Amino acid sequence: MNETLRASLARLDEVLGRIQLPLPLDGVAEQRTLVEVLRQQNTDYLLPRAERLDAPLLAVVGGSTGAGKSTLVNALLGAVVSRTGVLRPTTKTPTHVCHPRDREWIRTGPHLGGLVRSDDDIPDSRALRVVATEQLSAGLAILDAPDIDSVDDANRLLSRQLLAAADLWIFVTTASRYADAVAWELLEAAAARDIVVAVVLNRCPPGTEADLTAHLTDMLDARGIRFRHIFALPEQEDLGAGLLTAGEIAPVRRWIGRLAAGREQRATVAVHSLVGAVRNVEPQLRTLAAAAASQAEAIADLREAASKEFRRASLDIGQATSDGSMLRGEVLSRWQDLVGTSDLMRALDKRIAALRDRLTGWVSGTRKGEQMQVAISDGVTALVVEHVTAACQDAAAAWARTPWGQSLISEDSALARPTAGFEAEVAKTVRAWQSDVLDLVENEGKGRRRHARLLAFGTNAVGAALIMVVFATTGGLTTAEVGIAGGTSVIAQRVLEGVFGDDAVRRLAKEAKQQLDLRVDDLLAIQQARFATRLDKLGLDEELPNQLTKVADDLRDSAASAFDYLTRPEGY
Ligand SMILES: Nc1nc2c(ncn2[C@@H]2O[C@H](COP(=O)(O)OP(=O)(O)OP(=O)(O)O)[C@@H](O)[C@H]2O)c(=O)[nH]1
Ligand SMILES: [Mg+2]
Repeated sequence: MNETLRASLARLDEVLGRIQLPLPLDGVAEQRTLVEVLRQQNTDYLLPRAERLDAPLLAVVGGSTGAGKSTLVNALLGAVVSRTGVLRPTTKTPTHVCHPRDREWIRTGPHLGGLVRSDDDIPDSRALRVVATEQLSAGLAILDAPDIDSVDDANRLLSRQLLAAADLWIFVTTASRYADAVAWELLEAAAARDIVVAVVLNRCPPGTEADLTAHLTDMLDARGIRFRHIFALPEQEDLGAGLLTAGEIAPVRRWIGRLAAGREQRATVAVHSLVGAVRNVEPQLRTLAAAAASQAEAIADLREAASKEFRRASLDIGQATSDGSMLRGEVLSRWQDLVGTSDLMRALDKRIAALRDRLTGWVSGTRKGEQMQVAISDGVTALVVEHVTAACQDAAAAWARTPWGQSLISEDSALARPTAGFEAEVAKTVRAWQSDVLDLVENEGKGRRRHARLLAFGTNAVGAALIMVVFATTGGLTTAEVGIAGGTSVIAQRVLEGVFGDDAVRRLAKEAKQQLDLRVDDLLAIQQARFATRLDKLGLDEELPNQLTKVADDLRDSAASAFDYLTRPEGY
């Protein structure tokens, strides 16, 4: 058997095992079920069959409850091996009937590996009762499945699992039930797999067999179910020992006998069904690849929605700390305290040298400088906290606009506000920045003359002046239109010019502003990361859509190259 196909199926198992469809996007429930169903079919059937084409063929007898599945199996074997009954559903544990020579394989083989083999008829939907009988030819096993339309969930799922693992189907329905929707849902699945199907139309009122067969044929044709045989069995008034009359089921027996006759014939059926199943997996994988891509896209959208809010907060803080809007309230009045406004305003027009002399007199010691620094610290802290709080809220609100984002927010409502202790963290960061600014000022004031001037003003006051210039310096230019703030910043600028000379001011302001921006962005990044971490925790592998597509391509290619020569098994 083809190595490439086996490798692709192994890869399929691995990729299906890693699929994450964490967000409740439209259709996700069906997609998750599809993952399970495909994975199950791969371990139950595709991998074992690709490994051993000569393993016994598995014919699964499926259909609605009470259709007579168990009755048919008993009739084919000429002995009651599977319990039949009036209580619905009767068959709960599937019965796997085989020739004694195949018994060991059925008991220990890898197909349907999740079902525990048992010799007894125990009412357990995870068990597989194995019955060996000489009545069946070697090389063909029949499995009496539970009903497809069961009131019992476990029965229903198990019947589908078994049909998905079959090499051929014997689908039993009755004259009164063959048009039922559930039956057709499954027959369409059979058509999609292009599996060998026999439809047994049981309990036909005697004389109606031909008409019913014709009608059923039309229905099968309309659904593109090509690869099938129909056997209409008349209703028997009295089942005698519980067995259908041998004569009536002879055509079914012959059909099965032909399928099982000879190794080559069995292998042809097995290969045909395997190829059909593999081909059927391919489009389903493409559906899953698209689903995984939608998940990745939805996650990327959520990530972007959150980061947009934090980018905006960063810009807003950046602007508010440079467009003069900080120069009000406590910051402004402390500054005015520090420099003694009215005299200063008048002095502004005079020459810088004269101004410098006067300024030296204005600064009244370090206490006012310190108070000024406190006002700056409080002001910047409040500003950052306000914007980051809004960013958290807005990012959470943006997520809540989709049901899947909403589900993340409701699981993790703390995202909607900054972490506990954030304000203290901001205050600490702002103070650290202020001390950066003081370092900057001290560094700049290293020469003897400059140092003397710096001492005359006080480092805190000069640092505060630099911060005032930062607060009023948009894009490196002091804004003239900020009114009183403009006046304020001009004074501050003169102070700095007085201490450091004209050229240094712009450079120092730029550097101080950059340091503030960096520190603020670090704070923002920590808050934003919580949103990103929440998304990372979903565990979506971004490579998954590509990997699924690759496996789908590989399956298509290996099915095509390995089995191109295939035609239908003769006579079916
Ligand atoms: N009289 C009569 N009874 C039949 C015929 N075929 C099946 N039955 C009865 O119909 C009932 C249901 O048959 P089962 O073979 O148990 O049906 P099943 O499809 O295996 O049902 P579940 O195991 O529940 O899915 C039994 O009591 C059978 O004896 C028939 O041709 N004539
Ligand atoms: Mg039964």
